[in-house]
Amino acid sequence: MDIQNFIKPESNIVILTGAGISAESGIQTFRAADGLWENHCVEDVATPEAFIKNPALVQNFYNQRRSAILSANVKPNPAHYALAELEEKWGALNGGEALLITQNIDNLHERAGSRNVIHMHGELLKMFCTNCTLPMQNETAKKYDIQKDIDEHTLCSDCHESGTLRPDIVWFGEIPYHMDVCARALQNCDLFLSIGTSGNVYPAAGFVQEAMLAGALSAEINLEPSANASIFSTGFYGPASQKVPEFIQKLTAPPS
Ligand code: BV8
Repeated sequence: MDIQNFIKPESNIVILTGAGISAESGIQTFRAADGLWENHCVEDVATPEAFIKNPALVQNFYNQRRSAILSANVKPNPAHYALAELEEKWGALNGGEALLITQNIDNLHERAGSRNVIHMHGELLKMFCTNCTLPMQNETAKKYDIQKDIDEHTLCSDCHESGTLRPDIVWFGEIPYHMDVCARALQNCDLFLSIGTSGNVYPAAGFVQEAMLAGALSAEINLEPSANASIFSTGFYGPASQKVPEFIQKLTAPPS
């Protein structure tokens, strides 16, 4: 199916990205053979309970990932740039909107030029204070930029307590951010494009059904078929750095 042929004027596109789009930039994915979850148990490092039980272990897990994404050899790849170009051009080309939602906590979409990135699972380069924040109010907490390690000595600049700061990450069991924005976009989208995600984590993995129930066409671009590949209208398989620019080039080419 040449999905590009089904796109009419004023079509809204929702793009969901996962760890796979950053793999070729040198950032580990989660569920690959050498993935993050191979060396760590989710329950030990990516839940609020884990943070209460062993804050040093959790901080260390995120400190390592934060310094990894800040290292000189981690840069956006052609897939990130292609999505930034789509965001910039789609309105003038088609009259529709292109909204980027990411499960990723790195800043590669922004570094590639994307200006409106919905980080539904939070951002590794931000933190908030658990002493200043009401319980379960992570999304509305005051956020601070952070590029260095957080540990039990890191002081909150507001309450001046130490040991109360945590990475601004949505852990398992916590409510993803911007779910209202995501729901509205999925209700009004004509094309849902999923890139570099295994389709294992909800509610993100359910977005394709939400979009299709609202009448959208859908495509996944992934190294291999994801857990929910059979739901998509079509799929394009191979490295994102090749397949995403190819797809965006066809989508934005003048009608033949
Ligand atoms: C919640 C931050 C309640 C941490 C992450 C049904 C409905 C709702 C919830 C659930 C449900 N069933 C189960 C749940 C609970 C749970 C869940 O989904 N568990 C799973 C494991 C079964 N969900 C939650 O707890 C969520 N919260 O449900 O709250 C609620 C919900 C809605 C409304 C009200 C209340 C919170 C989930 C968020 C958890 N936090 N991240 C951190 O990063 O450390 S999730 C984590 O997984 C990352 O964010 C990651 O992005 C995400 C998904 O993983 P992927 O991105 O897909 O990465 P993965 O490695 O799996 O796959 C990479 C893919 O890329 C592969 O397919 C590979 O082939 C491909 N690839 C590799 N290289 C390339 C490539 N593709 C192209 N090119 C390449 N070069």
